[in-house]
Amino acid sequence: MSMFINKDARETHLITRGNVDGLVSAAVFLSRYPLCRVSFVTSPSAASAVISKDRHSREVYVVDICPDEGLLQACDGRQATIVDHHPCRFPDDPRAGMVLEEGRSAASVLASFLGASDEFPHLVAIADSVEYMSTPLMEEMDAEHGPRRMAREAKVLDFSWRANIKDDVFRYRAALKLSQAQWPSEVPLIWRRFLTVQNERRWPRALGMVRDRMRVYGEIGVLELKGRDSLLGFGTRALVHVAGREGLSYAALMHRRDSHTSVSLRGLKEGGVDLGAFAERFTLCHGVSGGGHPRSAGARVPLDRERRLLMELRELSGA
Ligand SMILES: [Mn+2]
Repeated sequence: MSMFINKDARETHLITRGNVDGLVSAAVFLSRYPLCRVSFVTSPSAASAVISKDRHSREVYVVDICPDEGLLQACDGRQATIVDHHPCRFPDDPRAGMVLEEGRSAASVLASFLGASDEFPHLVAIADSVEYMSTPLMEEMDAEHGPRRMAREAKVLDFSWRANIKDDVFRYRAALKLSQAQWPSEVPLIWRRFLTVQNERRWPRALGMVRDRMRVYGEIGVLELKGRDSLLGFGTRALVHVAGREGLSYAALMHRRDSHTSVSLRGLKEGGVDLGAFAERFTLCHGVSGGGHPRSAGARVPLDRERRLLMELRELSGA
C-alpha cells in the first residue's frame, strides 16, 4: 500500500458524515493523512460550526456535505476543499476548492481525487451500494467477490455505526482500521457492534415500530420522532423500507428537536419530485438550510413549518 506521511498531517482536518459513505471517506482519507483530525457531522450547518471553532488546522476537507452559503462563508479565508456528490448550487464558488461529481458515492469521488481508488475498491463499492448508486465499480466488485459477500459486508458496516449513533470515537477507530484495507467483518471492533445490533434484533424491531407509527399522507409515508429517539439507530432506513413495501412514493422522517425539525426526505420511485431541489426551494423561502439529491434530501425547518413542507410536497406529487 502506498502511503505518504505529510509532515503537516496533524494540521489537516477532515469533516464528513457518520454514515457508511462518511466512514469509507474517512478510511480513504486516513490512508493519506494518518494523523489528521476527523470530525463527523450531520449537516452543512454543523460542518460550518466545526470549521469556525477550528483555529489550528491549516487545511480543511469537507466531504459528503452539500455546501450552502453558511458553509462557504465558514470556508472563506481558509484552505478548504469540498468533495461532494450532491447537486450543488455553487459549483464555482471561489471560497473553497470544489471537487464535485454526481452518480457515485462521496467516498468514490474522494478516492479518485486522492489517487486512492486502487487501494479501496471493495470499500468504495460498499459506499456506492449503501448510497443507492449503481456504478461500474459495484458490478466489478460483485463479479470479483460475489454479490452476497458485498451485500453482507455493506450490512456489517451499516449496522455497526447504528449500535450507538452518537459514538464518534468508534467511527474514528473503525475508519482507521478500514484504512488498512480490510473488510468490515475482519475488524473486530466493527464486527462486535454489528453483532450487538443483529443479536438485539434492532432492525426487525425498528421496522415494527415504523409500522405502528407511520402515517400516510397522500403518497408520503410520514414518521415523527422526538428528542433523542432514533428508532434503534435505523430511523430513515426503516421508514424507507416500510413505506416502500406499502407502495408509497415518498418517505418523510420528521425529527423534532428543541428549536427546529430535521426533515429527511426520500423518493422511493423513479421520476418523482426532485427532492433536493424541493428542499432547497422550500428552505430558501423560510430562511433555513436544506438540499440534497433528487431522491434523497434533508432540511432543517422551524417547528411551525413542518406541516407546510408536507403540504407542498404532497401538492407537487399530485396526490
Ligand atoms: Mn453521501
